[in-house]
Amino acid sequence: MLTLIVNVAGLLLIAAIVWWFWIAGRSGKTGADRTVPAAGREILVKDGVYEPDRIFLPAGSPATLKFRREDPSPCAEYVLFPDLEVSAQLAVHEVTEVRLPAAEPGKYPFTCQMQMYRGTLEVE
Ligand SMILES: [Cu+2]
Repeated sequence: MLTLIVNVAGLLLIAAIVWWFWIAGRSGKTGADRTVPAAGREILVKDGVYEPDRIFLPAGSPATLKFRREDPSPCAEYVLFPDLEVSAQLAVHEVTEVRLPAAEPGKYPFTCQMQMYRGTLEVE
């Protein structure tokens, strides 16, 4: 009887893990909230991506973006907006505010210093 309970508990645990990594993980990366942030939302830097990786800002006024770096790898240390001549060093497990100047409408890519993390700022 005890063996049966242990086996059932093991199966439930496996099901929970599968659900967590597969279904929860996938829906988190494909939903609209990955591409369209609410104003003032933090941009998560983790596992090789910025999330969200498309940021929309109104044209003609300076803005501040908040990056939360949860990836300790050196790859994620800097975020660069080359077209805006902005770069910032991100501290691990902290939120770093990155100030952007007023910009013309257009698309401005942002990346880590090795261009492995990629995102797009859309000014409209
Ligand atoms: Cu990198």
